[in-house]
Amino acid sequence: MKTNPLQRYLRKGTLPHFYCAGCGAGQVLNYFVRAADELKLDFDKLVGIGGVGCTARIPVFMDVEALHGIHGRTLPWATGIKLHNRELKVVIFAGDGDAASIGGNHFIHACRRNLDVTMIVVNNLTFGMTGGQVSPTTPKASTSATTPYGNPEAPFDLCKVAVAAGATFVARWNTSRPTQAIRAIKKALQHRGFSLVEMVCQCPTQFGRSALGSGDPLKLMEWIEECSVTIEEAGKLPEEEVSKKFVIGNFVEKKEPVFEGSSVYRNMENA
Ligand SMILES: Cc1ncc(C[n+]2csc(CCOP(=O)(O)OP(=O)(O)O)c2C)c(N)n1
Repeated sequence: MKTNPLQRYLRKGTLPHFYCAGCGAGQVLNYFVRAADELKLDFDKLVGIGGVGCTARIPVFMDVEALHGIHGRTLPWATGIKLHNRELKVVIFAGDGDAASIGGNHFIHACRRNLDVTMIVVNNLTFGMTGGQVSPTTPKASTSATTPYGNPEAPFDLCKVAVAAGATFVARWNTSRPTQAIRAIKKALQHRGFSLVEMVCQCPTQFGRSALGSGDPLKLMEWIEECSVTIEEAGKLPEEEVSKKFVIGNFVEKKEPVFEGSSVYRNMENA
């Protein structure tokens, strides 16, 4: 048996992958496969869903049933698949544009319903695949393909939105923290209910070059790490300062009834 989980779980025909050198989406794929391997997740019962975008390709590279289709519509598919067969583990990979912009409405309602799926959002702070347009998570004042004079809007905090909407597992980490990221992905996969893991990650081709003047993945990872504070550190800083940071950590982990489609919400006790 192959000992490297990447060799074991990746779909041979789709390699080499199409990611730019140093893309954080490739790291998230790596972390996910390692988390799945540590849990001995049955890949025959795993469905991977991506909308459209760089992130959305992640499930295509895994040896699972994969759906790759419409930008922003991953959650309607996930709902249908999960309600049709509760035995399946459904995992969504979405970009920040996919999850927070075109798919934002589906996102808040999936959180509110506590749909039993895992959503991994690769937040590269831009619409990567289409050329680096401003996205709902682009930091204020950042230059992008569509904000040459700087983004005038305040970004969405997707984790706060998820918590407010009722998601029952919510975490944010970044690509330079593999251990914590893998641990959070494992928790999300074991969680019953809507689980979100947001991964702040570098995009050397778009966000890096336009907003930070560098396409060097390491420099970009360093910048993200410098801008990251843990929940504990954030608690000691003034709110004004925290609002400019990526707060990382596991924010919420709780048990609530999950959405199972009929008019009956099952309780955790009798599920
Ligand atoms: C319905 C629809 N609207 C818009 C597009 C064009 N489109 C394709 S990928 C993409 C951006 C993807 O950005 P994001 O979701 O942040 O993912 P990333 O590529 O950055 O991983 C857009 C707008 C599309 N394919 N379908």
